[in-house]
Amino acid sequence: MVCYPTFGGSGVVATELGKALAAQGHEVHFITYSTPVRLGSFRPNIFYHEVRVSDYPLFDYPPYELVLASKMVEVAKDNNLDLIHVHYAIPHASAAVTAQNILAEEGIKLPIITTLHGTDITLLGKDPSFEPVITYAINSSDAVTAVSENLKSETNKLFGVIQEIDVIPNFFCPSHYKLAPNEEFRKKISPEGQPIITHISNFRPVKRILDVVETFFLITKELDVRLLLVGDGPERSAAEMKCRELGIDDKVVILGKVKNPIEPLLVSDLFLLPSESESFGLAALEAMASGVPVISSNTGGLPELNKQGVSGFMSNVGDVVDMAKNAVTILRNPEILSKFKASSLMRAEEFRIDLVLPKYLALYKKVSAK
Ligand code: GMT
Repeated sequence: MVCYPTFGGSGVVATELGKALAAQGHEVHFITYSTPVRLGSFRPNIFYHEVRVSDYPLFDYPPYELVLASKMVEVAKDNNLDLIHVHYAIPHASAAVTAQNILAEEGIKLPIITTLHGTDITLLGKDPSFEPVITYAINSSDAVTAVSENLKSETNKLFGVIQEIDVIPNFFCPSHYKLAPNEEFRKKISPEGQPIITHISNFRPVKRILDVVETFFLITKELDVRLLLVGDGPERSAAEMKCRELGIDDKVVILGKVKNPIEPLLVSDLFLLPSESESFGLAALEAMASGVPVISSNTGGLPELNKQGVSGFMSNVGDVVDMAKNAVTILRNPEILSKFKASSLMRAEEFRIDLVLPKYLALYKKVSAK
């Protein structure tokens, strides 16, 4: 597994997939620049190989992709790898192609599976300076997956892809949710039992954090509610400033980055995800799996996850008035809220890991037999 080790969704999917494979007895080697955040403590069959970037003074831009490719070659040879699964096109897929070519020179076959996650296609892919490399890396992979039908069609639109792309959605691991909600934590955020509205992300512009704040502000005009913000990133300060400007900062708690987002989700009543673009929306799935309905935009792959009027509601990007109206519809009446909570859980069930893992295993078998 080659992935980003940070809090982003692609790293989470890669890590949970690797952990699930290892639990079935497969040997899984993670190759990345620091321990993946969701890896946890020691587990049998899991190994981690750190990619170290050279700090040679000549390098204004240390060549991560090259050391990554070299590390893939080393790990493949030392451990007799059957295949390499890279998550996020840049630079993982192109580095894997380099590693594959080097190994081929020595008569070693290393099939590559590339999983496209979203911003590698929808944001970076639109940058012409990356386009030829991404197209080449996708077409050179032995198999390519995308996390939604929408991402598959965006990829086909933006790149000269000759590969068939398999859609394998994000998933959740039910065992992670068998936690009792932390009542002390809930009380701290909502001392009088006010409904808790949560947003979790990396606070990048694509997440439209200010829409989260504005939607919440409109909801406060109708209901006594609290906002819980989890994560950190470039838009955090702007969000804090907006809360002060709107005079709602006493109703908002910002936790920053947390290792296990399930803990805050288990005390939440509603999840907000007003993203500009979202190839799947893993955070929304994790909310639903915690029994939390979702108010989201209707962009990208979100309509493939969030069922209108069932697991929550969707609105056009930027339509904070509609999002607030929908949130009030769900939160105003405890019976309606319970109904949405139950149907969010049921919708999430369709994305359980035991339903999704066989799809990856089938693909691994297919590329290994080629
Ligand atoms: O947007 C993020 O939170 C990070 C990003 C990533 O690649 O790490 O997430 C993308 O991949 C996730 C896992 O497949 C998807 O669930 C997210 O929708 C996708 N983010 C975007 O498309 C903006």
